[in-house]
Amino acid sequence: MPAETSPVLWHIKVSNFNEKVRWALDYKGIRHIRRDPLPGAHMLVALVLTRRVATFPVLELDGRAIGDTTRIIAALEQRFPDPPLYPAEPDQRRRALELEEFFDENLGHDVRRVAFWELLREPEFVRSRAEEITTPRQGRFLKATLPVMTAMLYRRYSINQQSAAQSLLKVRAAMRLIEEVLAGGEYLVGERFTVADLTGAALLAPIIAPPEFPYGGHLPLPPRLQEIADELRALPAAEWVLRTYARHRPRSAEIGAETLSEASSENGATPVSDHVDAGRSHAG
Ligand SMILES: N[C@@H](CCC(=O)N[C@@H](CS)C(=O)NCC(=O)O)C(=O)O
Repeated sequence: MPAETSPVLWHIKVSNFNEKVRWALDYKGIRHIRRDPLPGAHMLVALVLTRRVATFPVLELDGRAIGDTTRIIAALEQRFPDPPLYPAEPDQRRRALELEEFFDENLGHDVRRVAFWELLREPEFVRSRAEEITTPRQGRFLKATLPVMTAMLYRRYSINQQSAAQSLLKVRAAMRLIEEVLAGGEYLVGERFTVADLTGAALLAPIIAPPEFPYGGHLPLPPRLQEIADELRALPAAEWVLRTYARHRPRSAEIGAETLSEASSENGATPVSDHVDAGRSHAG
């Protein structure tokens, strides 16, 4: 696929929902372009692109702009069926899609709410580490706008002490559910990696921090969030997240990522893992 017709992913680097779609693109080996506008401005960008969805990620694919991670993965599955993320067997497929929906609604938002609550109540910490938590460009912007951003995020995501406490209970419950559904096995549905595993692991990634999580494996955390992360990392489902990332999270299929990864290796950073089961590269 020539670069000018390559899919374009509009994303936020540290975000778990955005990681869900990056993983799907990388798993299928779909060469694509990534763009990460300033957080806050992204809602407007999403609306302009899709005319109906105000959230990131958005994927431009074959002249369409698609919002919402579930719809994006459905479109990828249709356009690039191999390797599949949906099970072929109808009953398994229904269960995988149900788990995807469950994690979207009962885990992803809650991981984000807990993380934002703990981070934003430590403005000095955020100011001193803003460039590491986001990116150098976004960090400068975040420092300059922190009080406004904090108020906006609290309102937009209904973040307060009580809702954050409820969300932490929901994250723990979702992790216990993962353990129960796995029942000692490796996969949530059937005998192979599916959209259910990808969604559960990606939405937990910012707090579990698997080394293959491309933009956030080494984020500094304020002490109380570190305590929460340590507690969650001790649960069996966290072990599963680490294993799932190690086995199934391929190296980035972003166009130009090879150069970026070489540059970061030279700077001492660890490039994304490439010892995985997926990884056919679709032209480009
Ligand atoms: N259900 C959506 C959730 C995506 C989402 O919440 N994205 C956040 C970034 S992590 C966002 O763009 N929020 C802006 C907003 O809520 O207006 C999906 O699966 O795509």
